[in-house]
Amino acid sequence: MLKLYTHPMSRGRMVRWMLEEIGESYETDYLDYATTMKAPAYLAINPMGKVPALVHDGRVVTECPAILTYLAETFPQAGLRGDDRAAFLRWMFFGAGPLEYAIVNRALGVDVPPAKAGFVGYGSYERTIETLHDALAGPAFLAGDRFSAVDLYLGSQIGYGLQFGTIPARPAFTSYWDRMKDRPARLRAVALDDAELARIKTHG
Ligand SMILES: N[C@@H](CCC(=O)N[C@@H](CS)C(=O)NCC(=O)O)C(=O)O
Repeated sequence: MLKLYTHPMSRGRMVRWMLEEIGESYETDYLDYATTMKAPAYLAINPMGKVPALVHDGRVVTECPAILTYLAETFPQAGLRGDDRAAFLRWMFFGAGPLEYAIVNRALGVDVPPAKAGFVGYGSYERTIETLHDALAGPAFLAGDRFSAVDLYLGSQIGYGLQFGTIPARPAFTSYWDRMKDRPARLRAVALDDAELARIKTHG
């Protein structure tokens, strides 16, 4: 039994894409940012009061990269664990830490003073982006020659970054995102979340 707690305008889109890739049946509980996401029933699942969260047979997993890794490992038949496990873990954690916070701080207009770069986990936005850029010059995907959950995670970050201008539209980034953005599982996930978004806009 798999249940996704999410909102259609959230990082939960990544988890829904992953669930569609896995192909197992799952339930969705859409939460409202102001009310159900902060209610005791949900805070018992994720005390952060944030989405996404996944409950699998009574066990809770939160944090997108943890959920994606958990699903890839729990359903290995989907072939999304990454052929190169070292690369898989390396880039999954790079995405969760340095990349996410380089992008978030860029969006917030927060710059790391150069003198403090050694203290901040991502050093600088520029160094983080260069590192990601160079990583994409290797095999077709981050953990080998086929798509895996780490591509879904970093690809999603790149896709959103390109859309919102927080990642530069360099060919390595646009071609990487182009390699995965039309996967049938992603298109199904987008359609499901977009339908919920439309429903919220109409009915509140
Ligand atoms: N580190 C978390 C971030 C989760 C997160 O910040 N979710 C946002 C939506 S994308 C949220 O639920 N915000 C609601 C709030 O904080 O009130 C993850 O990777 O899953």
